[in-house]
Amino acid sequence: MHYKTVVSTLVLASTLAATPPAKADNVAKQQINNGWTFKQVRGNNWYPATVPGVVQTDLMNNQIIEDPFYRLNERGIQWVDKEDWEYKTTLNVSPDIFDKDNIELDFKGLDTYADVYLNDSCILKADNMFREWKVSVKSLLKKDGNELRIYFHSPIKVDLPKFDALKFPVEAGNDQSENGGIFDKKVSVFARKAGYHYGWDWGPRIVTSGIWRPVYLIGWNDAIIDNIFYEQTKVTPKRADIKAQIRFNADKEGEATLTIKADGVKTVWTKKAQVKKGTNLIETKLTVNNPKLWWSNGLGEPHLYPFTASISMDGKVADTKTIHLGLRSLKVINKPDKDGHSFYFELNGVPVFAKGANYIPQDNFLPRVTPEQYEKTILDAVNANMNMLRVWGGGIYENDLFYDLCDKYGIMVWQDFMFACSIYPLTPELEDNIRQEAVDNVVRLRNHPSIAIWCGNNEIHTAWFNWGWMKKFDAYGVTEQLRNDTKKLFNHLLADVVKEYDPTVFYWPSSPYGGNPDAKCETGKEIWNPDGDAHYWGVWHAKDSIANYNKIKARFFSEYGFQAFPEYQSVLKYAPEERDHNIYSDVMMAHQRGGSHANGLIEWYLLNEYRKPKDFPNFLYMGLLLQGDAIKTAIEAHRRMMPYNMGTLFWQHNDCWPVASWSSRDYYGRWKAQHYFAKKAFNDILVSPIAEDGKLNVWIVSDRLKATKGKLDIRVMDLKGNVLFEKQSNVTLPANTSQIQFSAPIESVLGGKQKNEVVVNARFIENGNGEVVSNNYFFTRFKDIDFLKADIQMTSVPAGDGYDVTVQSDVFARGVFLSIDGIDNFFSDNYFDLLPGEPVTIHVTTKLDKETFDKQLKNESLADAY
Ligand code: BMA
Repeated sequence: MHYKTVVSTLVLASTLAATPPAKADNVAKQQINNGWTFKQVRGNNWYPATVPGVVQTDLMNNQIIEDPFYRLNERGIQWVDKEDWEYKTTLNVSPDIFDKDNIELDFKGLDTYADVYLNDSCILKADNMFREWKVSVKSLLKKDGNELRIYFHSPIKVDLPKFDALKFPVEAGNDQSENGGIFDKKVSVFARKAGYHYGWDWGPRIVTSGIWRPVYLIGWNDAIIDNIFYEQTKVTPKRADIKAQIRFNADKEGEATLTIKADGVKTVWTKKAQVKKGTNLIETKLTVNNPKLWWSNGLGEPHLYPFTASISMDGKVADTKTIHLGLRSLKVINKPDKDGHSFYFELNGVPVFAKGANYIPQDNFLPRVTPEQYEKTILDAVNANMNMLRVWGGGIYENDLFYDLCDKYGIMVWQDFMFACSIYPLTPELEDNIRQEAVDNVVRLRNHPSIAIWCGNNEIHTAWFNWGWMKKFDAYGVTEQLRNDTKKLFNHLLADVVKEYDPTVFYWPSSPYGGNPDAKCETGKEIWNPDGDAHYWGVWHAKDSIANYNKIKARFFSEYGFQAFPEYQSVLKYAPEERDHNIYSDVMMAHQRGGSHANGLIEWYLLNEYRKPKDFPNFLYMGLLLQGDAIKTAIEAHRRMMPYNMGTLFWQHNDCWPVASWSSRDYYGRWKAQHYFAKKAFNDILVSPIAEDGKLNVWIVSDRLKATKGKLDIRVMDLKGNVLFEKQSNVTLPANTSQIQFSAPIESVLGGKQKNEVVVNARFIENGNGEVVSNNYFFTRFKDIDFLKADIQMTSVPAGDGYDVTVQSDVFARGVFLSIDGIDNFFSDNYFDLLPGEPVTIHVTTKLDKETFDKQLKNESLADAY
């Protein structure tokens, strides 16, 4: 089997992320990341601090607290969020800034309640981690020895009085206030701060404070560009029409010239305008003929044009800004049809089946996530054949780099606003703060071609209708008030911001949602949502059988998921002691935030589908296989349902710490079985055999934009490899379709064997390039199959950054798992099936020498695990 892999080109990515503007001496910038110290306000000692950073990582770096991700350490650091903290540095202003007429401090992000002092003048009181703050400071600055000091109020202490003043209980089911020692006081709903900091059902409770994004000092003369918006009003293969809006500040009146050029486009656009002192806006229309369009991963090249805009005054360039623009038309088609309402993404006129996952923040300590980790996270989506990630509403509006990488690699972004699973009682101040937060982020992100949809929140609509919220507040007489707050926020305020600042992108009030703010969207019957997107949690939370994924329909699955622990080598990193190695041990339970309910579900499903694992490492291995099989079942079912259903985003792409969760890759970036299985299930051509109504049907789904021809080869064999049935046929796969390409009564393919004695192998071999897409199917549950002990032979040869390992088995081997010690290695495929006598070659990336590698390399298959 051959799958393409995209490798890191980080040099390019970081260039992309931090494209320096063409030199304009009128603007100078200095990052304030040196000389910072911090202290507990009640204490006396100042310690060195890292900026950007947060107080918990600074405490760790100074050996004051221990790594909270290790064993039970999270419990010992809960005091930190009840304290106030102070950060300071001495600021010497570089001469090219000091001489400028205008100087401002630009705080890209402060977490969260922060009073900022410059030379003892309070210049800012910040109260929203998601906002950017700019302050003019020219009059306060000396050349050298300025003191910049930031006082962070405990977010818990600031918000407790707001909680105590409420006459009704708030809803914030995931806020682990009790772990934080504040009983049921769920204060997370008052802070405009990442929801998951307060805990989630996959995350610890670590409420951070700090200068979490960079701080800059910026000096300028004449004019400075504040913001550019390239609104793509109409894009076709023939022409792209763009309305460019350049907002800039000028410190004098006069004539300004705007110049825009783009690499690869012949036209240079210029426009002159009279400007006034203060904020100015110049608008101009741009047309690009025969544009190279931006395509999502799998459909074509995500082409980016660097557009450079300059503002000149008095014949001199004042400021310049380059933005990488992907020209595309990207819509959500949510229109009435015979079944309800469609819900699909249309890219450059083509309906695109969305394949991907939900994304959460990559760490509890956001500033320490490296550019390399960002790129790996996105590449792990690209290399699993995804074309969409959903930035989920309980985390953050991500860093620019995240979207730069999505632009570059063709990953469409479903962008939630940062609200999840909670009631947010509105006050006029909070409303205003939220509006400003929405404007800041929509404006910051709207030029990214990857932004495909803005969504108001995660699960707040469904919570009102399906989680009993309608009744809950009656006793306090506030149901109507809270309903109104919810609708005001998600059906009006945020919708209006998107309409005003990013009018070509679709806004959807909640996920899931069906289009009507006053109606339930998810029915809980076989059709989960006929009008919009669905979160199908029947499998997992409600114990529906895994096979139910084949039945439940929706127009778009934006969530569903299945938990597994990380692999054994990863568990050893956070739970290294022998006594930890039981899923109910204190340490394993602290790293399972779904509690014993979730562990119980893993065990229940495992014993339903498989036999009893013989020990702890094999419990982990089988649990991973179980998760992989469940999500493979779901993805294949969702793709077979095309075009009724047009998207499948599993929960979840990643973890923020080491934990048992629904993630497909663990905190250390290790691929779980699920990620390997998802990669195959997301392949642009999918062969999907399934038993339906007494028949073996083989569906083939093609996401290609052109018809494809090839051979379909179906074999049914026993576990020793005796072929009981074989059928080869020439098939044509029409573009962008899902079709049954083979169908026969099950009895007719068994060759006299029982259903639990055979495996179905279906392969599509493409004409021309000979590319093979292969898939296996079993008629019964795995626990009903007597898998044979496999004799698996492995031979390795040095290749590139590791070894190519050829693996072969005498009998059918289910879920072959290869491993070496530690986690600094990568297997190009794992947990794969081996057909008897048919070798497979895997590439292993590792630094081990050949002798050590061969000695360490182990394998096992399902028959060895129980
Ligand atoms: C969905 C998500 C998250 C949650 C996950 C697992 O509802 O939106 O809130 O972590 O399910 O329960």
